[in-house]
This record gives sequence, structure tokens and C-alpha cells, in this order.
Amino acid sequence: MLTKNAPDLRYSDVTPERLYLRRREFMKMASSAALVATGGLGGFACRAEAQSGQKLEGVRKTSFAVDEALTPFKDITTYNNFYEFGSQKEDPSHNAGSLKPRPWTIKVDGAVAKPGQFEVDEFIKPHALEERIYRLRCVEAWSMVIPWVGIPLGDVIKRFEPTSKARYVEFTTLFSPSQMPGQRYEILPWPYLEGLRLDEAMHPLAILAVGLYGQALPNQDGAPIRLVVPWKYGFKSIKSIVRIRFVEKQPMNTWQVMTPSEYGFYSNVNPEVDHPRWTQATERRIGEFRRRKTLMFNGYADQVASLYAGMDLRKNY
Ligand SMILES: Nc1nc2c(c(=O)[nH]1)N[C@H]1C(S)=C(S)[C@@H](COP(=O)(O)O)O[C@H]1N2
Ligand SMILES: [Mo]
Repeated sequence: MLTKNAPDLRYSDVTPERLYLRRREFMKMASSAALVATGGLGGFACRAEAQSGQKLEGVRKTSFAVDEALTPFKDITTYNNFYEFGSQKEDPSHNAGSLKPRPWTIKVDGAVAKPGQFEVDEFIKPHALEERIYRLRCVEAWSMVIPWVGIPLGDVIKRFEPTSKARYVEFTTLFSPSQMPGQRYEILPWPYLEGLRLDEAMHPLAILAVGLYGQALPNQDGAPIRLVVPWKYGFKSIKSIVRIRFVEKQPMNTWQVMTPSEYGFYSNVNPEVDHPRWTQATERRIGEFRRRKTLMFNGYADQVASLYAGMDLRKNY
């Protein structure tokens, strides 16, 4: 018998009803499309793996590393949230083979002295690749430990010379229904958007990840480049980024647009502020059975709490 607190929340527990209903429509589409496109079972999964194998050279170890067991590669790449490829955890690993992470262009615009369009490898090149072993805490109360490979977001931002009007940074995911089959359905408002305050984005813990476990990011984890903000709920870590825009006003983010009563702008991990429909005090580490206590700012309070000094974290959730 499953007990009330042991299993993960089910999709229907964490999902607004209108989204849940649209998901059933998507599932019907996804299963028939997969059979047509691959002529059988397993085709999508194979293609997604083929693009993820490339080993990344010259990755520097850093002291940014939690001393906890790594979540296995298999779990990190088959238990995903990436609604552009479906809303079940295994959907992205099956469906993300249609994403083409090269060639890939990133646009940098808004309040910066040096805006531009960059081919992704040119965008990454000025920076040394670093390994960052971070906890990832999903708002659905599960967590992982992931050995990312990435570049510090703050170093990237400095290159573009934000002006005094740049108070926030907005990130946008690719919009391409032909590559991202979920975007053919209005399961979320597309494209997926996220935002950070400029000082959050400049914090040394925030990175743009381009790989994990020493190899290029698998498509289902946000290839070719995604944000990782380890002290915030996982949904802030937007995948497959095509645009970085510097703005004066606080931008909206997708989950806030979708369900404003449940998700705010900051979304800092906070065991003391429950989600309206479930507790955030504990979490299930993927691969473990007993629940763990969730830590303030996901365990990064010493490094980031000062960013929020004087703010009421119950209101600014
Ligand atoms: N574009 C986009 N980015 C996204 C999501 C998404 O659905 N679309 N899901 C978010 C959520 S809810 C989480 S928990 C993390 C999961 O990252 P992972 O699958 O690499 O563990 O990605 C985030 N980034
Ligand atoms: Mo999440």
C-alpha cells in the first residue's frame, strides 16, 4: 500500500484542471505522432540520446559542489519537466529527438550597450566551462543532484554591458512547433518565459548550463543552453534559450501567467511557505524512499539570503 506522504505527487495533484484536460488531448496526439514518425517504438528516444553523447573538453572542477550522492544520469535524462515535449516525466526523453540544438542562435537585446545575435558556440566560447554540482528542487517536491557543466551567467551578462535601465533579465525558450510538438497545443502559453532580477542573475551561483555529466546537454534537459538557478524552484531554470532581454520592469514568467494564485516571480525554495495545494517542507530525492527536509533557499542560504534582506518572503514567493 502506498502511504499518503511517500509517493511523488501525481500529475493531477499538481496541475490546474484546465491544464490537466488539455494534457489528455496532447497525449492522444503524442502517441499517434510518435508511431507515424518513427514507424515503431523507441525511435524518438534513440535520436535524443545520439545528440547528447558529445564529450565536453577542458571542464574545470570548482568548489561549487554539494557533497551528496549524484542522481544517476538515467534519472536526470528520463525524469524531466519540459512541457514543450509533453507533460509526463518520461515524455521529454521520448519526444525531444525532434529538437535541433545546432545551428542555434541566441539574441541578446534590450537595455544593453552591446546587443547582438550569436551562434551558440560563439556565445559560449569566451568562457571556460565549469563543473557545478547543484541540488535541483522541483516545485512538485522532488529533487536531484546534478553535475552540470556551464558558464557563470554573471560573466556572460558583463560582456553585453547592461545599461542603468537594466533591472531585470528575461529569458525565452525556442518557439518551434515543428521541433517541439507540445507547442502545437495550448498546454502552456508559448514560448516559455522566465525572469530574474539583475542582481540575482549576477550571483556567482547562477549559470548557463551547456552540459551534464561531462557531456553536451541531452535535448530533454534543455539543449543547447539552459539556465540553472539552484536556490530557486526548478521551473525558473528555463531550457533551450533563444533570447536574453534586459528590461526595466519585472517580467512575467510562464507559471505565474498560467496560475498566478500559486506561482510568483521569486520562487525561492522555502520550506516555510507551502504551495496552496501541498507542503514544501519536505521533498523526495529521486532514487531515495525516505523524504528529506527541504532546506531554506535549497541549502544555499549562506550565499544568497542577503539578496532578499528586508523582503517579506511570505509575500514575495
Ligand atoms: N522551456 C522550459 N523550461 C523548463 C521547463 C519547461 O517545461 N519548459 N520545466 C521546468 C521545470 S518545472 C523543472 S523542475 C526543470 C527540470 O529540469 P530537468 O528536466 O533538466 O531536471 O526545468 C524547468 N525548465
Ligand atoms: Mo519543476
